[in-house]
Amino acid sequence: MAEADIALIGLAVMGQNIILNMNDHGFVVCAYNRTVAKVDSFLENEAKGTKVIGAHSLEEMVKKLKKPRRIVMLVKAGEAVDDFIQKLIPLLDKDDIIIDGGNSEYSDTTRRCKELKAKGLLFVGSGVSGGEDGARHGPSLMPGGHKEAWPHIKDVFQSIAAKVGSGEPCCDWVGDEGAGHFVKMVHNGIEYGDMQLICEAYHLMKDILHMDHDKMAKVFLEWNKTELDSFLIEITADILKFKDPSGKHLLPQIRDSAGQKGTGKWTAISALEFGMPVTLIGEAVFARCLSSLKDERVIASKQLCGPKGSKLSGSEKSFLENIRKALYASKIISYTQGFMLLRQAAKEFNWYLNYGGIALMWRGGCIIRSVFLGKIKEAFDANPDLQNLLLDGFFKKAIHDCQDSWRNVVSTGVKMGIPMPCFSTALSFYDGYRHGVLPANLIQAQRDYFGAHTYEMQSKPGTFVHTNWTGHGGNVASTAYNA
Ligand code: 2AM
Repeated sequence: MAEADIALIGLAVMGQNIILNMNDHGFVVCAYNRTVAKVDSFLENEAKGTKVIGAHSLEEMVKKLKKPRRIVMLVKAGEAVDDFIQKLIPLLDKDDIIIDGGNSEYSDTTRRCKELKAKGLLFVGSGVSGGEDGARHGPSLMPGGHKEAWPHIKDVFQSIAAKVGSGEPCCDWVGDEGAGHFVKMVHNGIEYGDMQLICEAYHLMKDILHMDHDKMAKVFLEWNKTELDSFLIEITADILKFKDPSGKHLLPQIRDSAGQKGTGKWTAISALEFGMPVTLIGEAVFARCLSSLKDERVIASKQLCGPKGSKLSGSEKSFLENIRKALYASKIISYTQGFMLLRQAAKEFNWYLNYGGIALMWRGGCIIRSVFLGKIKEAFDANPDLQNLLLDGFFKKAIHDCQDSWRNVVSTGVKMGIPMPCFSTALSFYDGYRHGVLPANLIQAQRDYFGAHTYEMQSKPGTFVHTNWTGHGGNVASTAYNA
């Protein structure tokens, strides 16, 4: 009998928690897993006493679903997704909906959209963020793909998503093809950036101000009452004050070698592919790479010296406020760059992206959730065609208010030998973006000098000319191209 509203394949923790979340909101969910024993174990344990039902085969699962059938997959990204899709195709009818909520690459989602369209099925690739806890109590959901599916899944998706403000769900339709997974990827990249920025603030407090961990925890707690109010700042305060069973702070005992699973790297690769200067996320990825060279760094630390005798001028209190403002300004740059990448992807792929909606999806439920994202939403709501976040009145003023502090922190850190890849790349980006004239005229001249690559005159953009710089290079230009 068709009794289930929706099915979910993949009973790892995320899948189980999404099922329980759906059940809480009144949906009857049919659970399935490749290792079928997990279905019974789930029904007898975590799902005991709920309305969740199980299936021991895909055929049984499909029979139990109301039409149009809605099937969510939360399985390992890659082959597992394609395998299940191939197995489901012969079992489904026209307009049934397959939803991939895993961590798929957006290009795979775009490919699957095309393949399933040809079979008359609807496909949705949804970013899901918020970890296990988010999945259970309200994740951020970023669905994209075949828009015809949206009216059939909107209710379930928006019911289980995190809520902010007066109950607005952190879930809306993102766009066509792999747009949902693309937005999730950029979310993860921004998460890398936010984390590295916090690490740089911690480094400055620890090695310039020589603060102890409890004191730093208090500062982060205070910062959490300002524009920086966010999940990551909040947990940083908790982490800083956390003590092991012997009463010692745990954080300084943790090996300073960062891991990564790749989504930050994918964002940086996309940025390079699309030619967008998403420098902060790139630096955040490289900072993790550098940290992981721990053994080499330990050897180098005994041989390479830093600056001598530099001292902080000014009070601890004012430097702390400078760090806070440097962090805030850098964060504005990071989100600006992230939205520049989204805009470029939308252009490349012909997606219509709702930027305010994206900010709202990230506003709650996920790791980068923050009050700040509410301001980004306001900026895009006020002007959906906003070319660049920095040109919005609120953010322009915020950057202007922070810039003296930001410059002070970057220059002090440089003088005192503290690495701040993200603080400093953010400032360089800001200074680059606000310059009407950059020295790239010289690059053009050099390219033309050694390779006859041609250049445009300021007075005649669009017309490419070549100069015989040496008098013996010839007058023939190489074909104009752009890599
Ligand atoms: P399993 O319990 O049978 O291993 C997270 O790993 C989820 O993805 C689990 O539900 C797991 O199923 C599923 N999964 C991983 N690799 C898979 C594959 N190649 N085919 C089908 N499901 C897979």
